[in-house]
Amino acid sequence: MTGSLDERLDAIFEAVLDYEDEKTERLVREELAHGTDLQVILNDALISAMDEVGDLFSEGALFVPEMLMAARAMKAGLEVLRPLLADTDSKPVGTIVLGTVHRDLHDIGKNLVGMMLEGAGFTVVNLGVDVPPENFLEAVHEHHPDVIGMSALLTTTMPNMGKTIQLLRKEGWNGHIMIGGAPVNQEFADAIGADGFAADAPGAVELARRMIGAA
Ligand code: B12
Repeated sequence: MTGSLDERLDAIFEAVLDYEDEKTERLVREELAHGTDLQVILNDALISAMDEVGDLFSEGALFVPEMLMAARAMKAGLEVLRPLLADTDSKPVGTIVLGTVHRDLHDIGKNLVGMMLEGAGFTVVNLGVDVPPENFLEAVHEHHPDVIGMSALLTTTMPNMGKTIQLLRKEGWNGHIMIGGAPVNQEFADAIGADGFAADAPGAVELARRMIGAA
């Protein structure tokens, strides 16, 4: 596709909103070939499209099936970026267990965080979505992580972060815990005893580095 950068980013944005997986994938590939910074593609096209979908959902202009189709298109675009985000020769700097908390099925943001952590040299164990506290504990015993990262996108599932922290601490695990997700903030992190919060994937990398003293 030709045209100005803005027009091309807009076309990616529209492809996600039109639920077009293949087109999204193709346009992201073409944009990379133009030499556009991948953070620009991520933030100004893919993530902003998901924000628009969220707004349209809030307004009642689209529903869950459409939200799911848009998510699929977003993921197709993200897959193109994955090798670049995870492209690293550096030695493993630490292990991070990542999961979306119990009863929450949102995983795009968490997976993006995972890709960027891998890109920064971390070994990432991704537990997936709807992860009950006991499964985080099990993963601690199995993988001995330096950091646990939890994601929640629903106000109704945020308390499950606190429950998970309580269980981990009760069982004596004293590693670092970071949390994130659109409704989460530093105040909430402090309230539930998390060691840190980051608002986006680059912030998560910075935080994880600081936590293990590799910053
Ligand atoms: C896509 C989507 C879905 C998809 C999810 C598909 C998938 N595989 O992820 C589907 C269709 C399944 C879905 C379902 C529902 N959803 Co929904 N969904 C969204 C939407 C549009 C986009 C989310 C997204 O991917 N954003 C893009 C990513 C990149 O951003 P992010 O997740 O915030 O992640 C970034 C940061 O938060 C941070 N981060 C994320 N995780 C972590 C973890 C750590 C450790 C750190 C440090 C940082 C970090 O870094 C990420 C990268 O920058 C949002 C709207 C929105 N704008 O958030 C609504 C939204 C989250 N959904 C909402 C709702 C209501 C629902 C449903 C309840 C709808 C229903 N009636 O059934 C269900 C719940 C299902 C469940 N049990 O989880 C509401 C939540 C309202 C609230 N405050 O609770 C939102 C806000 C929409 C809205 N405006 O109303 N949804």
